[in-house]
Amino acid sequence: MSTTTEPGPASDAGRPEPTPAAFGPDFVWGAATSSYQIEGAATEDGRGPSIWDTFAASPGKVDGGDTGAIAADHYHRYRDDVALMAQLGLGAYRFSIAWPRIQPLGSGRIEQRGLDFYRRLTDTLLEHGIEPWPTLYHWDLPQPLEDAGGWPARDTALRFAEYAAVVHEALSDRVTHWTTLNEPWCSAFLGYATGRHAPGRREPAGAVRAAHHLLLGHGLAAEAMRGAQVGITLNLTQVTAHSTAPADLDAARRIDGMQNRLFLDPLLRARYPEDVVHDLAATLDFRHVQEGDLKTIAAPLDFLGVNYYAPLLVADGGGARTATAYVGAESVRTVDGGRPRTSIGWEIDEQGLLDLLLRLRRDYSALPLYITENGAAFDDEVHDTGRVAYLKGHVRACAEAIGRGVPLAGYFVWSLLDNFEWSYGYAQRFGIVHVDYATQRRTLKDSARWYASLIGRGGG
Ligand code: IFM
Repeated sequence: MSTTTEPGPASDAGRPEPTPAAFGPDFVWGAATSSYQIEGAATEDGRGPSIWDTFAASPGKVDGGDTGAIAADHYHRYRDDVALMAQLGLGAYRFSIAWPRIQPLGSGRIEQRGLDFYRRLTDTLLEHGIEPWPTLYHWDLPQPLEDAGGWPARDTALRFAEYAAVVHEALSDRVTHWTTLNEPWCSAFLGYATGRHAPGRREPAGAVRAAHHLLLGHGLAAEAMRGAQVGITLNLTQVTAHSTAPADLDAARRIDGMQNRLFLDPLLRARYPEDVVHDLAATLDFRHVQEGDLKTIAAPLDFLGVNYYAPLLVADGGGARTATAYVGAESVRTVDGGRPRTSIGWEIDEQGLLDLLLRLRRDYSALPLYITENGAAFDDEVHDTGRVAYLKGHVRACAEAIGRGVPLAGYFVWSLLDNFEWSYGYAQRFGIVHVDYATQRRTLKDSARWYASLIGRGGG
């Protein structure tokens, strides 16, 4: 897809603060990170290579040649980072577990030192009264599993369930809420169709198979963690057609199909959306979907995690009109909605979050929802007015959603710390805490202070 505008300023002048009371005393206020983006210590304590180590080491894949080898050095500084979280008054911390720390080969041998790290981290969180919210997979697939075929291969789903059982066994006495996958759309389509993310393959049909095997991995992992409260996190967006012209409406349908319904429908309705299967038929049959898979995928969830950043306004791009063309970015054009943008170029529109939450409640289920990521990249170092405005607006949208009957139970800001922003490297900063990468010094930004005061005023 193409975008048509430049980043612009964000303003929140004169707009009201969200009211903490709208959320109730049990609402979970947290912050989120992920393993490869903050941990560093890439070769320590027996950790094996992941697809992101390989990808980042390949010239031209990540801006500035950045890698996650050191990142925010959280592996060594987790105690200080947890103390910061306590200072902010966080009720929960969403982090991810690095599969290559637990199973360096992706299966079989278990690395005790990896499990011990997450035991220490969860213990430290609990000592500070912060609930640990681990995600089992946030994109750092062990390289040996990619060498064996990666997510397009069914076996990866089986290996994921094996790994989930190991981690669950080790941490189930400390962890209540488990998330299987973060944003399987990104793993499948950025990893295997556009090649913008690791492992950098460009195989649209393989990407659709990867999406299925990620979902299957989720279902098998949930089975393997029987008795746990299990959810999954999807990156969902509100898609609107630029005009009522049939071609534009169809572009919106295709994007909604590939980005939202391809994941929501199997999970919550035990079927793939017929229109998407039809769109894909020219490129791919669904023979990789075996009997019983959809039942496994649709096993009841305890909660759904929603990552929201920006809405999408789309128009027909004039190319081949198949959904796989979108994953190769030919058939749909994004249109400038005329709103300010963050430094990464994403439009700021909290109405999109409200509309998305209302749609989930209306079309899908009454499951408890958690915003497991929401936040903004801005260049400002510490006085990050743009980020404060962004967060205020989106938290207000959450309050309105709750007032309109959406069962929203928590909000995790992305991100606690500035970190490795995937193919953008360290150039894009999403943290509410600034990280000076040369010294690893942490400094609270204005957004962290604002968030702490929201929580302190009774929001949590
Ligand atoms: O940094 C990422 C995160 O890893 C997944 N969700 C979106 C964030 C911002 O791009």
